[in-house]
Amino acid sequence: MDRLREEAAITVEVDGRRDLAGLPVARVRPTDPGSLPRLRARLEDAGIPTFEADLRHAYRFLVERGLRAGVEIEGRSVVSPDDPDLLVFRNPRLSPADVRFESRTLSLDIETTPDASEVFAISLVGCGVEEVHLLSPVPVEGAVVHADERELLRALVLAVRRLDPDVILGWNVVDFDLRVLARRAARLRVALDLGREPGAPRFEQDSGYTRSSRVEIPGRMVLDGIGLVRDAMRLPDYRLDTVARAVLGRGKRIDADVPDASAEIQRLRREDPRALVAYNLEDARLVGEILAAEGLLDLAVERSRLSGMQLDRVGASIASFDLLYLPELHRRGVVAPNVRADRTDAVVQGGAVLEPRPGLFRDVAVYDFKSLYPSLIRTFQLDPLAHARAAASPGTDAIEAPNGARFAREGGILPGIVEHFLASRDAARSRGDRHADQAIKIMMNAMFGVLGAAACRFFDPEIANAITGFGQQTLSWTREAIEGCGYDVLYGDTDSVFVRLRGGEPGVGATAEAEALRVRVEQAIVERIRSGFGVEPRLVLELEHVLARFFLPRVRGGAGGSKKRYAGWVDGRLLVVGLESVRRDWPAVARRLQEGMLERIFTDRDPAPFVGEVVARVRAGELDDELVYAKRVRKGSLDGYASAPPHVQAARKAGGTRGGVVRWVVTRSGPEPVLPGRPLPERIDREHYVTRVLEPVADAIFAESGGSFGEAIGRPKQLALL
Ligand code: DGT
Ligand code: MG
Ligand code: MG
Repeated sequence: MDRLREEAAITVEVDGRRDLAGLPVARVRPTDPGSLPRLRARLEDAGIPTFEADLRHAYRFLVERGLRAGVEIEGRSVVSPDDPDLLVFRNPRLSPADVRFESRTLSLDIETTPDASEVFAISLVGCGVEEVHLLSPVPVEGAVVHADERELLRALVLAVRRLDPDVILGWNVVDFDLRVLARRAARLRVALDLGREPGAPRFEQDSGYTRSSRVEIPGRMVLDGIGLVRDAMRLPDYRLDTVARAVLGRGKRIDADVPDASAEIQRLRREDPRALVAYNLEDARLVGEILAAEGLLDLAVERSRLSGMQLDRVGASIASFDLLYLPELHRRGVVAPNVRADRTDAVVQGGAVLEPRPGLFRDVAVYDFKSLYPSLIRTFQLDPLAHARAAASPGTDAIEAPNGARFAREGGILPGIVEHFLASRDAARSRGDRHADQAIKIMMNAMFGVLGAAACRFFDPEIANAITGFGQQTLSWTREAIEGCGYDVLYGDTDSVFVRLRGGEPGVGATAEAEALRVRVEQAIVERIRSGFGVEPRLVLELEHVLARFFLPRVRGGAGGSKKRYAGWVDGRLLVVGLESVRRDWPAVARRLQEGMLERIFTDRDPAPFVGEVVARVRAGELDDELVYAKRVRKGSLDGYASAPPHVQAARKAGGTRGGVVRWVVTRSGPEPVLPGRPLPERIDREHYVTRVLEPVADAIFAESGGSFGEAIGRPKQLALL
């Protein structure tokens, strides 16, 4: 230390800060931030451990001032020489502020030659305009035409600066549109100054495991619609056409899955430029409308407000954790370790699964703990600092987790952070915002997840396993409490249980009975935690459904039930979880059969005639459209070995896939690809569907309801010996 003090370019302060273990640390700061990595290496070579030496400067700045998404700026300003609408502050004081704003958004889409070597159309939708800029020697109705590509790019720059959006949107806009624009602009020597001050877009690949790309344009945010939708909704794929159909009920004008979509666009360019203009405009329009319809931009803003991350990085959980946690840690005079390169992700125990009891049941209550892991974090102070404090004073009274990890009773940080999130989630729920509800849930659970991720500086499998250990304990205590009340548990997974109600008490409906049981079980757990751990429990058990009917299938070929797969009848509608009908790669006819059968059984009708009817219709070729399989083809699998699975065979026959998904039917000469806009392949092997798809789906249900597929379709009981 003293040797460092003598160096002119370095300041050393000892101000009472400590590391997590409670040992004092000194703050060593080079005047030139660029020399920090070298300084760190010198110290480590000398055997001196460093802390937070890997925190990026921008984040350190935010952390030290406790800044989040909104800031208050205090200081003298001058009007920018580049733009009279901009104020320039030099070294102002920044402090955190709660800001809500309406963002100006502009959605952008380009059309290019097939190899993206030339941009010939750019559409802009938002900020009150819908405009298309087109490369064309002659005027085209509905477009602003430009004589060469350089002019086109310049027009884009001018338009963006005139419209002045806060947020630029698009579909794959970073990796396609903006990268192509940047490449063409560089080649044609056009300054692609799309920002509020000069500077070309700067592309970055996140180093985290998301590997998502982002781009910096000064003064604006660029958000990719794909990423926003992917985080919020489960869809078979995330092509603009698929998402637009799912959300808006209308697709693109030319689906990119058409094998020759690109050729079609080139043809329009030559033969029907007005149609090209309409097509290009529609793409930009769809993106804006999808995000607006689902409130996904508002959601990103909400997530940014909660985590403090910038809008285009709200999904980066490890960085979010730092941004939330470090300011609180510093407030307590404690510094965090560096991320260590010598570790790999931990194997964290999962939730418990209770052995299922397959069958068909009446009146089943489904309970699930509200925000289980976050609630456990709050209840038991499951937190890196609390963990370190307990380790530093072994003799003191601490909370001991099922895996033996110990936590100080007070001073934890995560419980407070989680509390804030929980309140936000409650608010989202009560205003009926299901995306925000889901997003906040995911953000909270990610805070647990990163504790098992090696790239997190707070990586600590002991804490992660303490959380899941308490989770398992909670599930088993829940079962004991339910059984203690004289009820049967049919199945349970992580934090949910399925309970057979008894009924029989006159005048008490199933829901009232389920609610009464809920109260008793929750109370029993609360008391058990209180007396066992001396803490105030924060667990809430929710009654999720009362199922009039419940079906839990058997594992194929086994005696026990199958996990995370069940169906129920609730409020006159079918609820299906994890059964074939919601598996993506099964043909739609599986779903038709399964749902139809369950619906009949749940409403006390015989499913057999229905099964016979579906089989007859399949054989008659009436349901061919529902025989299509769809599956994602993994990159690289197309050039693998010869005996490939059916989806790979189909993709090979199709000459590849667009968007990574292949659709096919089984014909008498094997799998054949189904191409959009073309008729289905000939000679579909309908018997394949009867015996390989319909029969197993039906028999899984008949096994519990009685009957069999063979009987239902009038197959002779004894097959004649051939
Ligand atoms: P809820 O039931 O909607 O109020 O919220 P949770 O948090 O109880 O979620 P639930 O019941 O789906 O799952 C129970 C626990 O399982 C949850 O607290 C944490 C863990 N878990 C569930 N999904 C995820 C996930 O996507 N990532 C991680 N890291 N943990 C998860
Ligand atoms: Mg839950
Ligand atoms: Mg659950």
